[in-house]
Amino acid sequence: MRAARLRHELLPQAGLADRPAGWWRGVLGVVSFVESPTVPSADLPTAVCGTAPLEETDELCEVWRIGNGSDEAAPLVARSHGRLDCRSGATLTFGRVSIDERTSRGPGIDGEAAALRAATDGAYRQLFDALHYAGHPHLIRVWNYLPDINGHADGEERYRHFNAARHAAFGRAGRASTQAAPAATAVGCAAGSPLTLFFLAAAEAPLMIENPRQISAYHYPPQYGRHQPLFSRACVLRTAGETHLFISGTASIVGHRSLHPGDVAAQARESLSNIAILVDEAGRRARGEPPIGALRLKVYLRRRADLAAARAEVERHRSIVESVVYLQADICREELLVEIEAYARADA
Ligand code: 3EB
Repeated sequence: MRAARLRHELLPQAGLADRPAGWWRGVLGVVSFVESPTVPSADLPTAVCGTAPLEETDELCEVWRIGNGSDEAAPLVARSHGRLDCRSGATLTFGRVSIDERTSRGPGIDGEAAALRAATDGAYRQLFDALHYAGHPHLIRVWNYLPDINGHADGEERYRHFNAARHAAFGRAGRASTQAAPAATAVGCAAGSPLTLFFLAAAEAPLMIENPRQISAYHYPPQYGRHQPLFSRACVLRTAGETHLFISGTASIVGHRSLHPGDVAAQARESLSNIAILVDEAGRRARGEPPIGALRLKVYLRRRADLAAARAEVERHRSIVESVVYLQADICREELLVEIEAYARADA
């Protein structure tokens, strides 16, 4: 089976449902920020992040799809595992799982912290099952949307409970190796909404990238929680002769410390410096590959009022930026006001 090309499109939600069947044939999944997208088939994975767009643009969505080449005509395979829906092409899988913590309570799972851990555990268990059945064992990129991320349960921040459960789930799946930790985002969504995550997985292993200026998240000292966040700073996926760069949610962290508390402009600048370093690292590690193209950014802001200041910083980098979406989301450390993720494809 030939590897399929991966495509990312940022589109207005309006009119999506009117696209021809031929266009939909290659779609792996659709991500929207607030409104559920209307899609023509019930088994197509759709994810709602619960992060409100901060600009007055059309309601947008992201589409992950397989390229339209003649060798990519094989129909995609849809599967469901519990609360998870996924779709696979020959070499790539996109999936989404969404779990309401309230439904995770049960015998022995009593209280908010246990329910949150059980929901996280269930989500990752279903994710690893999906990878197994799809035959695409390599987790490339995960986006995690955690309700009330900075809230506390049983005396500990909910993000830390999430980290503990994620750590355990990876371990149980035989995936404790930090060398294979996926690129990730973990940001907040509204309290009471479901825990939602979506992901890309592949038949081939990606090249994991760390930031020499930051301690790897999986080596953070215990002051950020007893169980470290299990993600890589970035990864490069080479498939179908093309190169894709996935940069994790990136914040104003140097070493392991948050810098510039209270100053969103300085935090945005620091985050963008970290992203520039990751782009350089990826170029260095994937030498001989075509150069990485322009970045598609998602900028998560804790406070709506910070939009203008953050935008001014991002604008300074516009020569290397193709698109930006600004979204409201709480960030996983109280003092962080902004987190920026990026995706880019190398132009052959
Ligand atoms: C950081 O660098 C900021 O827990 O999966 C960024 C990306 C962050 C992913 C995760 C957390 C995660 O620590 C927070």
